[in-house]
Amino acid sequence: MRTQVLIIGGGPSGLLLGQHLSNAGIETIVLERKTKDYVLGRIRAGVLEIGTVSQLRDVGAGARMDAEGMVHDGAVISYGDAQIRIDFAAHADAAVMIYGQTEMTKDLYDTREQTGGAIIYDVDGVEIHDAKTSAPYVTYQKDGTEHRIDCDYIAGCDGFHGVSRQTIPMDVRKEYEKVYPFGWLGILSETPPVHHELIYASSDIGFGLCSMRNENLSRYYIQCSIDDHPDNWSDGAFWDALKRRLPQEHADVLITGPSIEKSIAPLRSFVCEPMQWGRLFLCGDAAHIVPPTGAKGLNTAASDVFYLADALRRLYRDGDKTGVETYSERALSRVWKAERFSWWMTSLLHQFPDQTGFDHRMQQAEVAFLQSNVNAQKVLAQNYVGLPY
Ligand code: FAS
Ligand code: PHB
Repeated sequence: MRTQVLIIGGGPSGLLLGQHLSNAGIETIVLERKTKDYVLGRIRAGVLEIGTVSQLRDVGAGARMDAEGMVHDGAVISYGDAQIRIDFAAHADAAVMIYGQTEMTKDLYDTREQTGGAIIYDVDGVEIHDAKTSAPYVTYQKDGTEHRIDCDYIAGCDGFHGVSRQTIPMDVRKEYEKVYPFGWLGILSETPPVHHELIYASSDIGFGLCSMRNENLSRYYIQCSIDDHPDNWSDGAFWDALKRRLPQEHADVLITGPSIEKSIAPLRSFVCEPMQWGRLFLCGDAAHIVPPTGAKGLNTAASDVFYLADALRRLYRDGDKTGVETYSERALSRVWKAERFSWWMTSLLHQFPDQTGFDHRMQQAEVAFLQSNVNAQKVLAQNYVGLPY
């Protein structure tokens, strides 16, 4: 087999890139390790930046998002009973879209199938060959048979545990990492959200987040210890812990119910430089990870895709190589700003096991400054809705 751009990974990065390129008449094949149902069974992000929303509309996969998504022009940061509403409209002249990553990925799958895009599921042993030459290729196994796909370029959209980043030699790539000493225990419940906007709640006993998927499907998180396990938490214990992290007015009206999903996500900041090696380009979690506190994981994957799709369109249409030659530099410039914001939000809102009394006072001073300074709120709003591409 042969194609122009071989995409490894059928998550949001791979599918969004694939749709951009297919719509531009560039041949692509997506290789996905799992089944479609498995990919769509993962509960992940919930907040889409303006840039991600625009891209979904541009590739023709935004109709259900526009019909079912919820536009939010603010969010609440709380500390104990003190609340600060961050007004996205006033400070950033923008809003975010509340629409689950699962739904976005489903829409991208549907669009790719409707437009005849090739996806090969259930592949094993994907290997990247000759990425530093003008004739790269990929091999993989499926149904016990070895296959080969020759291509012009390879997009590594295979997430943090994929094969693409590992293909870049250790003496070429430099990795930056920070592992946080806690995790997020998340649940999904078929209950109405406690508030019409998200609440990022900090308290002396830890962080809590109130999010949602629709008017009767809520997504809640609490900070938990790094070695915790979902089985350690009954629903009742989760709800009690969340209420103790919320301002009293919200804790009093929180509608609880049985969890239909319960999982723990570890928190880390991670960046691999460079994000390209020869004709291999990394996108999304294959290249970087953020703690979900700033809702930047999925959205930074989307900005990588924007830059790579733009570069490959210019190359195939005009023979202009500048985009593919500067992709890593261009993508990393925005990646590091998202890393900074996600680290700042995480440092501000969580209780760190080893923090000192001074650290705690610094957090309280940061919150007090945010509460009293409109420019501080403007900076948070502009980062949250998404910095320009
Ligand atoms: P993904 O990991 O989503 O997709 C990679 C795809 O590649 C997968 O389908 C995988 O099966 C496939 N793959 C892997 N190796 C392969 C191989 N060798 N061959 C073929 N295919 C291969 N972000 C937020 O903004 N907010 C959140 O609340 C949030 N919560 C998260 C919770 C968890 C548990 C995790 C893991 C991540 C969370 N994220 C969150 C971040 C997440 O949304 C990612 O940023 C997003 O999925 C990135 O998309 P991709 O880059 O496509 O990577
Ligand atoms: C979610 O709804 O899953 C969500 C929202 C905002 C975040 C993280 C997760 O910062």
